[in-house]
Amino acid sequence: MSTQPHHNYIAGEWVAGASVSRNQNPSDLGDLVGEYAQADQAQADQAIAAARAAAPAWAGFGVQARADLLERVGVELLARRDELGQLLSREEGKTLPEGVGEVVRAGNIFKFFAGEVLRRTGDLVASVRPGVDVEVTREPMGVVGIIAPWNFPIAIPAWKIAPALAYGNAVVFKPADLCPGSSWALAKIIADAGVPAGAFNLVMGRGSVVGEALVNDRRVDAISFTGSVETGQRIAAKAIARMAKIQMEMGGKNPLVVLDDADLKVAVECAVNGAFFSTGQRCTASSRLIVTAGIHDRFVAALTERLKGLTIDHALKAGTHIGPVVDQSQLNQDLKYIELAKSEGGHLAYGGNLLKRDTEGFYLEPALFTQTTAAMRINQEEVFGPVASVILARDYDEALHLANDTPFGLSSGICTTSLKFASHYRRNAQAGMVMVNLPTAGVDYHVPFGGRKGSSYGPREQGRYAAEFFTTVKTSYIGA
Ligand code: UN1
Repeated sequence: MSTQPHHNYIAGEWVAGASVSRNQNPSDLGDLVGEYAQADQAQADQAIAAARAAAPAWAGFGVQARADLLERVGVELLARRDELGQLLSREEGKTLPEGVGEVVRAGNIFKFFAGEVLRRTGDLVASVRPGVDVEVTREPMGVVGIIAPWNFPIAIPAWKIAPALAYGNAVVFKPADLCPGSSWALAKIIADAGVPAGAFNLVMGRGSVVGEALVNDRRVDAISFTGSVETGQRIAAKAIARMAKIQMEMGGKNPLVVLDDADLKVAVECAVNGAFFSTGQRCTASSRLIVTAGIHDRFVAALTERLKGLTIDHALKAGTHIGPVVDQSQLNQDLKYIELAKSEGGHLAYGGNLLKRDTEGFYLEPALFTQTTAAMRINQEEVFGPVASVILARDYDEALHLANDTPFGLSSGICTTSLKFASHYRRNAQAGMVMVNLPTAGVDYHVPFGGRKGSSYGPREQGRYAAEFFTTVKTSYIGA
């Protein structure tokens, strides 16, 4: 893999970038995953021009051929799940089962949207004027710029690219700088599946170059972004200034409420999975564990015990539960928040130490804080690492209040055996997704994904709701 040049894909051609970036394995810093092209502004410009030129023909491409193409991509991803899962885990650091699972998710997403191609419908409405028909249809947006993060380097690109292509848009795709390998492999599969030249373009490179070009260029009709709050806000402001359509998925500070009547085992599994699996590097991670007084001590003891049993090691090693942090700068951020939580008065109940393993990597023990309060920065800001804090709540009402006391609103969980509390929570959690007796992270691929408040902006991703973003509505009036 490392000897093969990984070029950009523009107007149906694989082209070298202006420079290359080195993709490093966070489990083993001596392992170079590969070298990947880095576009300059001129190359980003060529990709946008190619997409613009290809957009009309792609919008008119036959639905059967379009569905078949997406189906081929899905089938290929599923057939190569092990190889691609390995590549993903090698470059990102999530465990191999997590990596393979993500590839399977990407494959299923393409298959889902292959079906959606054939399910495009509209409305025929009676006009208030006699002799007039009104028809409401959906048309492609045109050219869509896709900016994806490193933490799901194949599934998030899939859930943006598949609907973009399914609904007839030409795509310029900028993967994450940090983990371009899985995204490159996805682009190769899409190219080999026979997408027409220019309808799909891959432009790897820096956010400040390629991302900026997409955001500022009037030929890009819509921008779908997943990443940090800071970058998202910057992109949104620029894109709105030129009236581009935007879909932004940003951070989370997701609560998991644990009530006195919860099944302790279920609650501990939800917390471990939601807070620490995938090294806590999910915008859906449960970073605030809000626990009522009657179960607090038992929950903390059981969770700590469970954490002691986890293996933190090389992502590709059998038996690893938690892989490394993705890179040095994310590790610095995690360590900074661990120190901050201590200085704010949080009690480090478990972990938080750097770990040495056979290979040099960014290994960090999961960190659990107790005795924290809602106002602390550790409970207001997204860490994006294996760090979670427990907040003690008097009762359900206070737990619900604390759960909602955040600038974010992506996923919100509760562990309880009470139908009354579960139902009330489902109705009153200020979040785009609610999980009852399930981890806040780990979502299905065929239903809407997204949040409220500072977490998300614009229409939902995934499932049939994806049409809201990737199409624009036309109302036609037809007289006699
Ligand atoms: C999941 O929890 O299954 O960036 C997906 C993220 C989210 C995806 C989470 N957009 O972490």
